Amino acid sequence: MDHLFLLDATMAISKTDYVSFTFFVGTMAMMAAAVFFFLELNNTSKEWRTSVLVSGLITFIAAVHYYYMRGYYAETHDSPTFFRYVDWLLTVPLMCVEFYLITKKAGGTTGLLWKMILASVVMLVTGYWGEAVAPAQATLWGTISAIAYFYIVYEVWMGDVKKLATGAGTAVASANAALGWFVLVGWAIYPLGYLIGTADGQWYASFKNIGIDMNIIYNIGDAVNKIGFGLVIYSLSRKAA
Ligand SMILES: *C/C=C(C)/C=C/C=C(C)/C=C/C1=C(C)CCCC1(C)C
Repeated sequence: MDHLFLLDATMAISKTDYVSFTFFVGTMAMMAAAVFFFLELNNTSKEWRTSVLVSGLITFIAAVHYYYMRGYYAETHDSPTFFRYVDWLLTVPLMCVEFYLITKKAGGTTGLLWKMILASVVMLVTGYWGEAVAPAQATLWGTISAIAYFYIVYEVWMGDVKKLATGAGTAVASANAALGWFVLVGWAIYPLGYLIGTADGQWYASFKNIGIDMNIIYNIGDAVNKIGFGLVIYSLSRKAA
């Protein structure tokens, strides 16, 4: 198994292996998005360059993790839980940085940024714990994770992020509203995957009957959220000079 983490490009994906398929497409989509954001940097005004750069970093980091996750899954048909959470632990705080960057002009502070990052780390570490370390207590850890998640939703929809974005002009306010929908609806895809993936022996055991693999749900969530988030930032960079 010494080649476990190397991509074997010739490995075939069976026609009904939808998990492998979404890992493969996810890798390509993240790569394409990263190349797009990086190449567009040249045509981006100075003011928005860092924001678009961060969009590129988010999708680039995801592309590298998807490359590994695809290979890991192809070889083991196990969930690449560790790579998954390392990816999220790097990319979700960067999404918090995006909120900071777009509200900075209106007074966004690093104090607020750190609160958001702390909440995202709590959300992800407790989620990892419930999925990989103590799945018998998945309900407890998932609940703590969800509280941290709702704190982020609160900040973006009603808290300081929302107030600052409103004060930063209509373009930023509407970008913040669009990102808010990603956080509220797009990010809610993940707890669904968690409920399916940790259902064994829990009160929500029937979630297993949904019959969609947790990885498919996470992969769809990542494509929607990482690329979608990046495109909202990109379009803001074109609207607000
Ligand atoms: C690019 C990756 C993103 C945007 C990942 C977001 C992940 C979440 C919002 C995960 C949330 C979870 C809960 C709210 C409860 C159950 C455990 C998690 C970690 C799946």
